[in-house]
Amino acid sequence: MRIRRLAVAALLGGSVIVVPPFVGSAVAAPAAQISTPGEGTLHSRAPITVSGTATGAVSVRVGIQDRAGKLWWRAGAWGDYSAPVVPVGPGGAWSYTWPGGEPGDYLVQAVATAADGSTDPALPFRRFTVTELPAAVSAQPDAAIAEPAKDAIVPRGREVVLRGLAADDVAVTDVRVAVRNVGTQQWWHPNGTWDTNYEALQATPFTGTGTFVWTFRWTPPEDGQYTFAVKVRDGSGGTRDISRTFFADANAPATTVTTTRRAFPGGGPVKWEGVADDARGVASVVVALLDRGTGKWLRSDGTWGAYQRRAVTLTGPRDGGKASVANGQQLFTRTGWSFAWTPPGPGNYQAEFTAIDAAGQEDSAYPRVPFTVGGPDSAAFAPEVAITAPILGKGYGTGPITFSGTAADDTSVREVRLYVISRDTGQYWQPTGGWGPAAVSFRPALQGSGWSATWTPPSYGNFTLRAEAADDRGLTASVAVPFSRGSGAGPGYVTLLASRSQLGAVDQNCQLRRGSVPLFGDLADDLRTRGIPVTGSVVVRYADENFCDPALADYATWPETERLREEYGWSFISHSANYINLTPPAGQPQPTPQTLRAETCGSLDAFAAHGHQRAWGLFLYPGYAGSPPTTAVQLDPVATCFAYARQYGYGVNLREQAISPYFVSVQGLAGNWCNDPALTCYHWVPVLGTRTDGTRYAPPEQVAAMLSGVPGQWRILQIYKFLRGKRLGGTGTQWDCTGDWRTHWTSDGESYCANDFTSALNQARGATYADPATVATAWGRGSP
Ligand SMILES: [Ca+2]
Ligand SMILES: [Ca+2]
Repeated sequence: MRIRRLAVAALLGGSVIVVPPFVGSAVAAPAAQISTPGEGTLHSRAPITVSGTATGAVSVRVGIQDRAGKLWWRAGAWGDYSAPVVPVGPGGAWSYTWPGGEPGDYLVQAVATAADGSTDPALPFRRFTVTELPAAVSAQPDAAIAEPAKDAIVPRGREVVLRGLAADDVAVTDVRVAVRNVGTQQWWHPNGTWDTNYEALQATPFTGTGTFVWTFRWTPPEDGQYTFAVKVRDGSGGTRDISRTFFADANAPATTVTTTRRAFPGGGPVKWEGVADDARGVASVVVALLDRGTGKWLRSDGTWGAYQRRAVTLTGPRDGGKASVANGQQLFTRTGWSFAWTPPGPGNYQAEFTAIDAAGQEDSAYPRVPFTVGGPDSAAFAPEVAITAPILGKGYGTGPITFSGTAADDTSVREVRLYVISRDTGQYWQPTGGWGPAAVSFRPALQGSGWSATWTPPSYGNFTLRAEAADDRGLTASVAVPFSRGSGAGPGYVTLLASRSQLGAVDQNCQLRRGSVPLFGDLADDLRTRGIPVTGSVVVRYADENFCDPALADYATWPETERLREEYGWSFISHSANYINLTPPAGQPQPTPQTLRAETCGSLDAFAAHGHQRAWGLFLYPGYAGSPPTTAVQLDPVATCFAYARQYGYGVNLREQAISPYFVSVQGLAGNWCNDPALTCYHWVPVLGTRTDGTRYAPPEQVAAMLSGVPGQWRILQIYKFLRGKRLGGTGTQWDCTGDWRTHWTSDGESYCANDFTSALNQARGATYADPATVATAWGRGSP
């Protein structure tokens, strides 16, 4: 399973993704050729003409893909495959003017389409790069560097191609490049020596009119940090200086195996751990497994044969190791790693672990660890147990509930025990009937590695199912999942709560990042098409001041909230007046009664002034890290003017329990660490670091369960920002929303992958989407 997933990841990591939108069946297939841009060409940030010819076609679809993030260009946003259609003119010529994008590497793909809808099966493409020329200052020449990328890491002794643009209003007369060793501060000379005398060599070409591409080639002789210092001149003495710094790596990484054990019992996994070091960064660690009895190596398809390697899991920085991104990869100067493999049987084996650095250099020591695997030892491995139903967050109406799961062991599972605990009372369900303090289990039916049971809740409530498996040696393992049952009365309400009504993830200039799903023109439109009204929360000050947090998100202004209400059917609730902590920890200054009232009930005036009359339905306490809202503040003043107030939890509310002090449970749609243990993101994620608690990327089926209506329940799911594609490195939010959802992660808990949210919406059933005021009215709480 792990190998298959790696193979998929490798395919997605390729530079070309060919997406045929549809394939026809015409006998003479239409065909297109791309004339411009040329393969590998460099362009400034300006409209780019894509042109070519086509035969047997009436139109051509022109798709432009960002090669790093794997997103396709659409007017206003980047996302899933999309391509403008242009007509094929007389003589077969076609042309499309792309408005241009931010600096980066792109691919253009042309799809010729015939009158009968059939398409070109060949799908020609061209790769090109966009770089940004700085704003021209009067008649000064202009220049920009496209490659190498800033802080790129290259192997010592391999030629580096420096490539850039130059432009002038008249003509560029000279482009020269000097090479400096940043460490020694010395300049390079063509005879191979270094000293403090500046010497610059001409690029090719070094003169030109308009905007032209120049190159310079140089091979770093030693390990070090280097700068290309570029000087561009025009005929009137104007100059422009630009530079690019990069690293040459002469030192191979080092691999250390910390697991000292060399003999393992059979029947379960052999586990290896270690560290890997490289001054510039370890990119990967690979392992090759040898059966010393047969002399054959383990292959990725599970057979034995010729030498082959597989990746082990990097677990992230260790002992102060630094994380960085270069060459499009995540790197660590010192990283932990782990590898688990279940041998097919007893035998003599050998594992060869090899670290590989950012420059592609391998640890030449190739640490080889011989080990033996004996017969099964039933005491060696505890069983593994999992619950497949209910899934977390699942809600039920009246009637029996089916529990199911799996249990496995290296030798044998002796029994599976189930417990149901009431989260409302802390008591255990007693198989003889009723509830009690004693932890009494009941047994499910076993079939193979599966188990199942049915249980009928005696009444509504919130419960936890715990499953415990024991093996023949008495070793045990357990797992638990919460679920809820409503009273079965009334609709199954769901509130989709857009926290702080975020317009999208932004960069340092408060512009939407590529891959961030915009609220307008995308998210709000999709939800309106689905007939889902959304409840947005608003911090009064943010809406008043047109507030944008360049590290996180842009927030809706009052006019935008009014547009969302009028055109999209949204309603809005209060997230406080000024976003100050209303319940600071004991010992810190506490807000006065006047402040509490102004921040809570007082905020309603601003909503009324903008026509939002339903803000009384729910109050959201501002961020209160470590000091949740108190019942005292909730009863005075919040509950005197709001029907309910938010507490974080499973997001499930039962009608019978929505009573004083009127807290309701809200669940946030979390990103964070991924779900595939074979990947680094399971252990470590940029910005977030090492996983230390239970927060993990929410599986789409859990989100679908949250969005499914259950009579007598009100489920509140809080959403923030949605992302597409992948972004690694730089400042602000990073993410990977490509491939299988188990590999998805985001570097903040306030973002989630758009494709998984769509999948959850598609799976969800039976919800009556409503705002809190609607539920408060229906449930008899009314407007306080
Ligand atoms: Ca190295
Ligand atoms: Ca066992």
